[in-house]
Amino acid sequence: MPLVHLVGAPLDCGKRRAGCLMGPDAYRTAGLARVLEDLGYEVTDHGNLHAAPVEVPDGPAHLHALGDTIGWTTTLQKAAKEAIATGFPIFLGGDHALSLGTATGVAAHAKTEGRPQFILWLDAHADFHTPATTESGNLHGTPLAYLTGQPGFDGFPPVPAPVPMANVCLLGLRSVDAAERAALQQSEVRYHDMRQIDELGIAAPLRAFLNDVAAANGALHVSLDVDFLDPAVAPAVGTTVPGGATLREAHLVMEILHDSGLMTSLDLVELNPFLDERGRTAQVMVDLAASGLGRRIFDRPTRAFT
Ligand code: HAR
Ligand code: MN
Ligand code: MN
Ligand code: MN
Repeated sequence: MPLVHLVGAPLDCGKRRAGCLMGPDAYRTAGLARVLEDLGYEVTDHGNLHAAPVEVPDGPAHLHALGDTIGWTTTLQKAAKEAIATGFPIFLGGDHALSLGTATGVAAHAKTEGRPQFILWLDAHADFHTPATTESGNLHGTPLAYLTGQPGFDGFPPVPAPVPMANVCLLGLRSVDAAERAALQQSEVRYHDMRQIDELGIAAPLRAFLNDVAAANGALHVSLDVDFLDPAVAPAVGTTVPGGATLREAHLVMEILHDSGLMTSLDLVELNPFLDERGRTAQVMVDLAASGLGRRIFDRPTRAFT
């Protein structure tokens, strides 16, 4: 059993609505460490990180909290590189700007091992804007462009090991901006929107992606945005979009991920506890992490029946 590193990243700079800074402590309160220990893991909680101080660059005026976001990216890239060298890191967000640092940090580690990095992005949104294309200026909408090495991220740390577009898979899409849509359609990124999931089920596209990860002996970073889930099951997020994954679809994804043995790191992002109802979204996210790390209803299926 690998050592699990819990890394708290209370960053709230990726968008304007405040509250994600309370995310790491909500996961702790919902019992994340205990649940993983009950599964047999040794868990180390590294507490909460702080953004590295940076001189605020003169970025384009429409970008929100550019300096803070660059500071967090610097901090998290380093923390991710360190954590993944000795175990399985779970990064407790914080909003999705967190992945600017975590995904590029784990990819840097994979490169040192000579393994290709793969990324599974579970999200209603594509998060594929560059600073030049984002209309909102909210940098939580940009990590996939950064980690794949797209230009325009002036002032950010260089991406040590850009992830090839073909190694990225998005599941759960239902809110994609025009510029993202155009860029995705021209790219080799795999994207599965909710309509496709309705038709195919969620397991088929996931398994196809995992087959490729396995064939390449890849490392797999999974980034789970709360809004992947339908807001009826996960209301504690600033950017709710109806028509999301059901609770069982989300658990099935995490269960298949665990069975595959391929997942090497995990982000839990966009939880805004200020918007939660008696902690239920935090609990759902903890339960999903548990499924991803091996919690099962039964250890073996029932005997076959005819
Ligand atoms: N695409 C929109 C924007 O760039 C909304 C992005 C919202 N992103 C998240 N994370 N909530 O997925 O502003
Ligand atoms: Mn390693
Ligand atoms: Mn997101
Ligand atoms: Mn989202």
